[in-house]
Amino acid sequence: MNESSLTDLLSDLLLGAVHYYSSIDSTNAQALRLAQGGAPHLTLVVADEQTAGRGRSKRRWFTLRGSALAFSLVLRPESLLSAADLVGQGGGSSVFTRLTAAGALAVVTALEKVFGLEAEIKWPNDVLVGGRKLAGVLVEADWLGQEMSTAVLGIGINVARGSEPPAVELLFPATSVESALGRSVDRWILLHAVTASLLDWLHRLESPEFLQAWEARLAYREQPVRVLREGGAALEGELLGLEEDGALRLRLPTGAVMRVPAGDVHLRPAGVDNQENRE
Ligand code: BT5
Repeated sequence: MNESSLTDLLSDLLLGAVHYYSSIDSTNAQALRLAQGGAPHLTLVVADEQTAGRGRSKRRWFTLRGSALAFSLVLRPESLLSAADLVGQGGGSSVFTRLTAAGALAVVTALEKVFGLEAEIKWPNDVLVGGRKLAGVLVEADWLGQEMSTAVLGIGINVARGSEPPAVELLFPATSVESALGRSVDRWILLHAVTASLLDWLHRLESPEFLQAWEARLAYREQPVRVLREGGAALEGELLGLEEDGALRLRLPTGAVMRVPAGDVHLRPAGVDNQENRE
């Protein structure tokens, strides 16, 4: 792949610009740098390999050369959201949650459409197939004072068999599109489909059908889960669904219903994994 073939492949999508790197530290980092230099809304940054791919809270994301998809979209929030959503870290956090969900929904709907592969969203930012992590989403932003000037929506997808990192690097099991399908696939066709689907969901970020589609694909719905919050006690309860702002609705063993805002939160089926804090 090179930049001009990729630009051709994606030419039917209304993107701001397309940048391709055979190797880069992180597409999110590069997208933020390009945005600081004035890159327009919907600039897409794609890399074959990431040498310092990142997850939430400085965790690592592995993208092996020739086998996966790693890409980031530059978003100018004023082109996407109502003014009230742009101001202040409070409003910002629900914007982050929704953008993250848009990334996960884009992966899930593209996998369904292109390969008939059923995937689920492990709230807040993972895509699972058969209970294993196949993709992750990371949204980062630059702020001008209280106002979000740029958001960068990054998606990493394991495509080829063997693109999953070695198990010792992981506490949650991983998979890839090819392992799940049992056949080889063209990762660039998947990139096109996920990007098209992402653009579509971004247009409907504030619509009721966005929340419905997201909730319908939530993993562990109506099942017992553990929620681990950074610096907080673990919560156990039944996963009921989503609040309007994308927070998780959980029924505690006492019967009380609690909302859990997204953030650095880990979700697990209850009683499965006790070492989640390392992920
Ligand atoms: C995420 O964080 O899952 C967000 C991943 C976002 C990656 C994309 S790639 C394009 C863009 N550029 C970047 O630099 N990042 C974005 P989190 O929920 O914190 O999960 C991180 C954890 O996932 C790690 O600690 C590992 O345990 C696990 N992990 C790392 N690489 C993985 C992989 N390829 N497949 C499955 N799990 C992985």
